Amino acid sequence: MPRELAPAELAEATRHHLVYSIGKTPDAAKLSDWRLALSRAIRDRIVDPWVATTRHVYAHDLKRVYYLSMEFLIGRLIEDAVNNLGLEPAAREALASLGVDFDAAMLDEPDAALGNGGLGRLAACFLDSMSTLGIAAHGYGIRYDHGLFRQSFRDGWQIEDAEDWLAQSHPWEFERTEAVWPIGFGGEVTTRDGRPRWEPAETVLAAAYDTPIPGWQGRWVNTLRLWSAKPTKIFDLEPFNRGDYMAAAAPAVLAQTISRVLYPDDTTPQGKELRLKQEYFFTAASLRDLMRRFFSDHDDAGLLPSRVAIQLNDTHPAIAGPELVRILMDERGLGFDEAFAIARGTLHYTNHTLMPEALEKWPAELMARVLPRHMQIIERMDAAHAAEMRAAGRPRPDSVGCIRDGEVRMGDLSFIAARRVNGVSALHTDLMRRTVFRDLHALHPDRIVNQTNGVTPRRWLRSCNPKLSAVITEAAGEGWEADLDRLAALGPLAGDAAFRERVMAAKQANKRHLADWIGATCGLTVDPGAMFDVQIKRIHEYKRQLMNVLELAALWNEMRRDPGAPVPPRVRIFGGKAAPGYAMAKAIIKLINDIGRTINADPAMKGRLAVVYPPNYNVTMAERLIPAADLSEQISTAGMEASGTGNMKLAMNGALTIGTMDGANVEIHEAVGADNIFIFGLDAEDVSRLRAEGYDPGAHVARSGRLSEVVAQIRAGVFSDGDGERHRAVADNLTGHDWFMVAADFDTYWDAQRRVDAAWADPNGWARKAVLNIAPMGRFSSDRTIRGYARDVWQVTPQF
Ligand code: F58
Repeated sequence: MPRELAPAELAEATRHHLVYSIGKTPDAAKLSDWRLALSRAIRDRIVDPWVATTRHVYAHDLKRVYYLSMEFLIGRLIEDAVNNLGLEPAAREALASLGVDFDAAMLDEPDAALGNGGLGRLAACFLDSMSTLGIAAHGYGIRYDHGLFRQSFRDGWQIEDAEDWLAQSHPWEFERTEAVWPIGFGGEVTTRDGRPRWEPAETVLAAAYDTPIPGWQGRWVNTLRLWSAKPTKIFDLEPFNRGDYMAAAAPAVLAQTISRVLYPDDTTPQGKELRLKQEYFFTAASLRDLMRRFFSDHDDAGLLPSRVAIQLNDTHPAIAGPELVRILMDERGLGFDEAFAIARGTLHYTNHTLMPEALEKWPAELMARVLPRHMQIIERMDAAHAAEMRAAGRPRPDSVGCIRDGEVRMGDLSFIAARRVNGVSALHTDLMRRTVFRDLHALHPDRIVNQTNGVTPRRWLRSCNPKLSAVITEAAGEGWEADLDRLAALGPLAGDAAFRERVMAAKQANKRHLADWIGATCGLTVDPGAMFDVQIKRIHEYKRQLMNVLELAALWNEMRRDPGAPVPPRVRIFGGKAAPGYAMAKAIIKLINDIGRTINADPAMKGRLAVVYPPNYNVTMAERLIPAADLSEQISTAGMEASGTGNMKLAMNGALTIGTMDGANVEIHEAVGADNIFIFGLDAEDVSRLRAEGYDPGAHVARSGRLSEVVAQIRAGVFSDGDGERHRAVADNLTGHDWFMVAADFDTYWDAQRRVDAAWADPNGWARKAVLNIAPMGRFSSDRTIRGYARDVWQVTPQF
């Protein structure tokens, strides 16, 4: 733990940085100047433990973990730093003495939105946990100039604008001008001295930017190294001198395109080549970097598996397999068999989806053109795997293979190149074994392991919910932030009225705070006494925001029909972005906004039912919404949500879940007990059975009076100013196709919502359930997850 810092000392350091790092005087400084100065002052506190961690790792030759991820959805770093170093009281007082509002300064930092959703946020939680547990780890990713797009609504339609988190200087990073790697693309493979030699046609530079990641109490500081693409040549002087400035700048522009923007979209074929280049760019730079570190104090490549564990976050860095084999063969002179064996002892792969369309595939032609040497190696790895299986008397079925139907299949490639393959919840791992990876699992029955996801309690409880945290500290004592199983102490207190009251008072205060923010940003007045019912996540058909909004419309119908019905007041809150190319998801957003507008405009709904959809959901907004939520909507089609992590964050903050038996909901149900969660709908087996039998959504719609009524209203333009065409695609899809079985689950979802209403009517019972949701959440700390990876996957021993 770094030395205690007195507020006066921090104020002085902040003032110093304001003048000497930012170049402003206190009288001229804006909020962002103060925030940057404070960040610098805090960063200074992280550097010594960072250096100490690095020395310790070298001195003890600790096995290193490298987490390769296209996405790190880290949000505001000032928050992690202040929180993990325990600096909040000092920073608050220091800024107050300088006449600056601490809370405003904390919110001034733009979110680093270098990720789309759960996968990217998981990587960020893992960084926090790896530092907290003292694991020698690096995160490796891309320093996108522009993170996930900024969302706004125009007439209820999603509009996307480029995000610009680097517009102000980013105070946490260190540019490493010495760590620059040339990364090649295209060209051809020749042979020299009997060895294959790849001669790329095009080269860009990968330049490293390091961000220190302090763990809880700053005991250990790891590094997040992000790569930015730079041209090998700043510009061409010859065209410049001719006055052709565009041509002079072209090489730089092309090179920089590689790290320009985070891909928000997995649905369009455009940009496929650029995405493949992004993947190779950061994977190759990371491997070269870590191999340099490895060879700086080992000379036997055979030691790699015992000194290094590489985790591939989804298939995005799957080219690591062939790249590692290429380095060992072409640059280090090893034979293929040895190189492949080393790769297979070092690499590990996490799968995050069972949806076949989301498993990456590249046209073989594209792969061969952009990465010709890798294509050769992929063919060789695949052939070697097939031969190995034949020799073992277990020949591969035709369904297995890295290259099939003219495509390179990154799921199969990752599987055959990895020592361990893991799913992210018990159900998901089970389904991996039985569905997408069935044949590979039969060939390698020990390779697939489960590591149920988790979330960092430092950000998702301690920092975002100080009020509840104080109540927890009273009950569980200090230190639960790094030992979340201690929440179990709350269980017996569920029966204690005074304790329940304290928990609910914290919730109420958070709700008032959120209600004020909703008033200020959305112009809506909501009653903090109403149930806050939230669904916050990417907009996707399988997540079924559509089912939510259809139930909302049905509820509105019911409330209008029977104005005296004892329906508890609710505020239904949505948050989330749709991929720009995902037309159906964008149509659903528009429908939510249309139905919301209609309900909010109905005077009879005042104080009874309100719909809120603040634009541009991000990590910071999640930190506002989650502590104030009463009900957590986790209503995906069973078998489709690999895990979910928002479900864990919400339960940890005392929200009750309404959900299907999908992803980690299954384990949340097991942890909190059937009485404290609202489970409904088809399970994964029902879904596949129904699909096999031939699912008829029209029949389900017809059978449900409530759903039929809403569909008829949508078709009649009740929510769209009489325009019956506007939502036609959504309605037609629901009645004619409905792959995600909204119609089949609608009535049981409705019933579950009425069970929610009944439970809400008993405030004591609800509070008891809320406490019984928080108490068993130790299991969903990412510390537990990372200990699992350390033990079962990486074979490293945490220092703490
Ligand atoms: C998510 N995947 C899963 N993918 O959907 C979620 O169930 C799970 O909890 C989480 O991973 C962590 O394991 C996810 O977020 C993406 O964002 C894709 C990244 C590549 C582009 C398309 C979206």
